[in-house]
Amino acid sequence: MNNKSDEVRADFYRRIDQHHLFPLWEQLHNLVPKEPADACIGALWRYRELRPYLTEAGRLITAEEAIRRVLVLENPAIRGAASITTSLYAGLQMILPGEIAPSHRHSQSALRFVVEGRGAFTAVDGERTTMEPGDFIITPSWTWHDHGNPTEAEGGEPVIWLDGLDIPMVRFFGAGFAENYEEPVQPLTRPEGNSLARYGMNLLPVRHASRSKTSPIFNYPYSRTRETLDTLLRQDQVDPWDGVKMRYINPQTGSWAMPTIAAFMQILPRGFSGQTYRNTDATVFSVVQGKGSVSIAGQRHEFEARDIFVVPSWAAVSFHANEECVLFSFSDRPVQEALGILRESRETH
Ligand code: 1HN
Repeated sequence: MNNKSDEVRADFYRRIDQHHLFPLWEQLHNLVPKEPADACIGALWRYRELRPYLTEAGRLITAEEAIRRVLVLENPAIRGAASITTSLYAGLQMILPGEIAPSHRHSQSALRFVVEGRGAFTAVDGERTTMEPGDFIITPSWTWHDHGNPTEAEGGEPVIWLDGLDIPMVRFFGAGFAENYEEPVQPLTRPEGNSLARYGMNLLPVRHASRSKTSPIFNYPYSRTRETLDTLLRQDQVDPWDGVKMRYINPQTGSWAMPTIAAFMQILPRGFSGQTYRNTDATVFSVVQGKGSVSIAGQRHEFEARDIFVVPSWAAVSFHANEECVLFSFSDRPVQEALGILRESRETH
């Protein structure tokens, strides 16, 4: 059957290589693996270890000079790509009292999850919102946004949040644009709380007809998210894989808050020992509260409040909660769903 010698084939490969060609039959199994072979690995960042570097960055550069003072969390298996998963970016951003991060906009969608400190604000499309720990804040694609923090005299304190952006995804599609606003701070056109009153109370203005891809709510306050989780933890059955897990939605459509990034919040009761699952959407977690551990592809990582960890695509994952734990997470699930390629598997034993 095999009547061509290895040397004859090797010579053929060398000759076609000069024309930027290669034989599919040597690579087919890698290009279309039997199951996902994510380039990313599971990893955990201890906030206790990172926090001093943020303080140091605060002495090194101002928010205004940096534009955004961020330490980027890179997946250890794909260093240099500014990616925590193959499709998503994550970073820890700090803004000190009296600082501003100047206004700009870009095609990339962003989420902020407030990790430490309160009272800083972010402005999106003419409205400000004040940041509290645990708040989930979104910056839709191509909306002007800037951040600021009251001075120390006004009661300002360092505020740190986790940024999640679809940078690798937009780069993949070659669809990224960006521009700076002509002033450092954009003008405000609506009072604080306006979007939440209009769209965040299970009501919509009577003639509201828009079904935009991004939620018109841009701050989902932690106080309300937490109250929901606490109520459901008391009243509902706890899911053996997820505990009580909710997703953030766009109230106009019932779909995800953003078209490219899904976000979730879950609570695990004290002593919870979860079953194992796998999802094709690699997921970034931020620990809001509690001590516990996560097993990712057979490796156990202990976590505590403010730690960040990443679960690669199709890695077996399960949680254990030593104390009541609250976990925020985000992934590229909306895109995988839209493309019809999302897969989930829940193991039972
Ligand atoms: C950005 O605009 C922010 O607005 C944070 O806070 C991180 C990373 C890359 C590109 C733009 C922000 C970013 C970013």
